[in-house]
Amino acid sequence: MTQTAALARAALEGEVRAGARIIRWLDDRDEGGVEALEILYPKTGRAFVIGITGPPGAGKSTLVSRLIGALRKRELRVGVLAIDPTSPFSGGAILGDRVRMQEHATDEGVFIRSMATRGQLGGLSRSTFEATAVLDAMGFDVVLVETVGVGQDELDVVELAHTTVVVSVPGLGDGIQAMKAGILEVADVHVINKGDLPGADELERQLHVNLETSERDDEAWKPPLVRAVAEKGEGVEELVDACFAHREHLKTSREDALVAERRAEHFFAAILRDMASERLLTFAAEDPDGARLLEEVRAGKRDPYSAAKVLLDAFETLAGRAR
Ligand SMILES: Nc1nc2c(ncn2[C@@H]2O[C@H](COP(=O)(O)OP(=O)(O)OP(=O)(O)O)[C@@H](O)[C@H]2O)c(=O)[nH]1
Ligand SMILES: [Mg+2]
Repeated sequence: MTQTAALARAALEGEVRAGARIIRWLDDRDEGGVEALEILYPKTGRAFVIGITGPPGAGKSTLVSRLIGALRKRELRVGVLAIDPTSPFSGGAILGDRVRMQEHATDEGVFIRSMATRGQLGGLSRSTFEATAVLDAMGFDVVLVETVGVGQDELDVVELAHTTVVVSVPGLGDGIQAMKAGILEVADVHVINKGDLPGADELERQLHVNLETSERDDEAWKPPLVRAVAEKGEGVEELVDACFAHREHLKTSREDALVAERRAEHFFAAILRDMASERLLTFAAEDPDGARLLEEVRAGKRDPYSAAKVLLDAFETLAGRAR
């Protein structure tokens, strides 16, 4: 057995250090990571992936830390992926998260990892899908993915999660008007956190109105609204119950098959995007015509659109000949 295969087997047995190593390799684009994931991937599909999103400072990490506690009490093993913000102003959040989640650091049934998004254009980073798959194969029952509520990621987490939790908070100005367009619609479960602050009642009222006026089929899932004070652990059990109720709904309505298809497709697209651009750039650098094109773009003598088209055509012709 190769070293990588041995590591993959250890991860399958739930060995946390082996899993951590594989995730690090994947993050570093080390070949071993892909090799290990090829072994692990067939064992995925059991974990319940919950995405948690909302505006910066809404209390997502505080909530996640409480969720870990509640899920552990139900004897479930919990993986947590906190997507690091790439924007510098929220850099402090990373340290904050670590401190906040420290209480679970010595628990073997908990795995916490920060992921870099690396400012990738469009789509959650491939690394996040990969890390989720590794945790899934390792036998973690629930994987919580916290995404910072800035940029595109907060909407993309929907593609990764079975259940998306959207956290709202009072005090952001004009109630739900202050929420980013589109974010309320992606919620399977709503949380109003900081229920202890003034404005929480008004926000709850507005959200209720919003939910009641949105059109849904009779059969469709109606996103429940949970009021929480994460700091005090209030509303956390209700939130866990709401997430599992949504999971149950997916099963009974047979939507779970569609969700599985959607997740697989997005994972595939993320990998393909990554591999294709890597290959194309290598091709461009090594091919004399490609190098000339690149030089022309650099010098401002050619527009990037026509250059990209020329390059893709050349690549296709070459690929056709190789077949
Ligand atoms: N009053 C009040 N404050 C809270 C509550 N929950 C969290 N906070 C505070 O809100 C601040 C932000 O909490 P975090 O858990 O870091 O929020 P976050 O959404 O993870 O923040 P980012 O990851 O930076 O977007 C902290 O100072 C928390 O102590 C709550 O229920 N009530
Ligand atoms: Mg956070």
